[in-house]
Amino acid sequence: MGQTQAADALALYRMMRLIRRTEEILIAEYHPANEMRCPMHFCVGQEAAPAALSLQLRPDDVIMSHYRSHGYYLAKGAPLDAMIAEFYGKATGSNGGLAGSMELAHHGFHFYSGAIVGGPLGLAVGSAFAQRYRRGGSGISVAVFGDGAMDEGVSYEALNLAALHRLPILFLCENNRYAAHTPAPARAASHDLIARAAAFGVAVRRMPDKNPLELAAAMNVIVADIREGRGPFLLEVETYRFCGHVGPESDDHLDYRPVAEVDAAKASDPLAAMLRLARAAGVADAALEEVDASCDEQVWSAIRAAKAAPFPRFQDLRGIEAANGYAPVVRELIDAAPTRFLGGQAETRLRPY
Ligand SMILES: Cc1ncc(C[n+]2csc(CCOP(=O)(O)OP(=O)(O)O)c2C)c(N)n1
Ligand SMILES: [Mg+2]
Repeated sequence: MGQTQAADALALYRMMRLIRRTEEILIAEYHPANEMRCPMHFCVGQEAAPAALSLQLRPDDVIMSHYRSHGYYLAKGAPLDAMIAEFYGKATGSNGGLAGSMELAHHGFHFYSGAIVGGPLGLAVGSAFAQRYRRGGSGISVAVFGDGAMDEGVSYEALNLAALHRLPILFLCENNRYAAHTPAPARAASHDLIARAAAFGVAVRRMPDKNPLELAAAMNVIVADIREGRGPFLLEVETYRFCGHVGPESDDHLDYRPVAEVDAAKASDPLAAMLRLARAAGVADAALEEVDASCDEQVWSAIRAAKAAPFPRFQDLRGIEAANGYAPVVRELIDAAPTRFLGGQAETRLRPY
């Protein structure tokens, strides 16, 4: 196999491993110290799609992500330190400590996420319109969402408008077979998600995440087509969440998915597959071991820095807003905040959950 294959394999392994270890270490750290002050949706098991995407993106591309977003933040090249500081609610976080995991964003890296299921599709339509009509260039928008977003009406409006205007959007659907704890058969009679998008005139493909190299190669062609103006594309990636839906605990005791199904998914772990592929592509064991050590060190160093960083100061909060276009009523509330909401009140004091 060629050098490019080995370089891609190493880059994919590095990104998947960084995402996996970030999540595993944060899960282990969440409860004992109780210092992360936000609900979190971890993505253990779902690392292949963000890693494959990371090889395709340029700085001026935009990601609008669902709430299971940590892998996509890292895939966009945004700094790990600022993400972890954000989870600890610190001023050095990518959102000054105010957003936490649920609304994680990094404005400088054009990465945004949010709790509204289906939101990323609508937002990507707006962002892609702006890329085409205002900025020019070949930037694309990526909407990342779960299979649950295909239950929301906004998704179909977004697919229709994207196809009609041939917008430069990659719709990346992570199908992990559950919307939170609700399995697909309990939500719809028809499960062919890509057929729904194709009905609007969007180009489509469905792929498993078991071979990240093949996934990245497919995305490479898809993204090049989108950049060249061939219109939007919906890629459905079949994946599986190893961890609980929300929070650090496993939620398998809720009996919403068979234990055998979880075990089978873990037995065909895409990260383990990526390790085998990297070796087969000629990546040296020493290089892979260096990646393992460096990922852990990066995460621990980010945690240490986050713990040492200050909380945001109440009087500084008005300076960090990204948008200047607030409605008058919002402006009024913000301006009144320092006098109406007193940081010293018992109700406003930070406490563990
Ligand atoms: C507009 C909207 N409706 C409903 C919800 C409630 N809700 C929270 S999680 C969830 C399921 C999302 O499933 P999916 O998109 O597949 O993401 P996954 O958790 O599987 O990664 C829903 C419906 C919401 N957050 N937003
Ligand atoms: Mg899902």
